[in-house]
Amino acid sequence: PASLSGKWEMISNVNFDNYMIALGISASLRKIAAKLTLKKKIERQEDQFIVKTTSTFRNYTVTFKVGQEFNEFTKGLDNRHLKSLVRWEGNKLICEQTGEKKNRGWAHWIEDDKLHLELFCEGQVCKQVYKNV
Ligand code: RET
Repeated sequence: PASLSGKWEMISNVNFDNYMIALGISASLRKIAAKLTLKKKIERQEDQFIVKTTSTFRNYTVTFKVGQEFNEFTKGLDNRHLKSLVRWEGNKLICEQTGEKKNRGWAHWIEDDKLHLELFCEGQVCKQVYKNV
């Protein structure tokens, strides 16, 4: 589908460890997180998105409206408070996460029926690809 909505399962994950290091995540948590096959469930109602990242170990849910800044608490990740803002840039859904860490954010888009996700933090880029399930 040419839509972000639906259920997705990770098929590749490049540079996740360096992204987590940039976030200041402990070695013990990184070791666990590196082994996870992440799943995403994305629900969309017009401008509102609910993005659920799930795994056998820990889940993370974020809810936002495109174009509306919101307070994000990265519970279970690096446990920071951020001001986040999501916008469309062409077919890419882009989030800027303002807080202690510089150049932090992510981009989601569909390419060849796959969900692509780039996670940015302080010069590190983690690239994940998900297949539709
Ligand atoms: C897990 C496990 C514990 C350690 C880390 C995690 C990373 C989660 C991430 C979630 C990104 C969510 C996004 C949602 C967009 O709407 C899996 C919770 C570091 C990176 C980009």
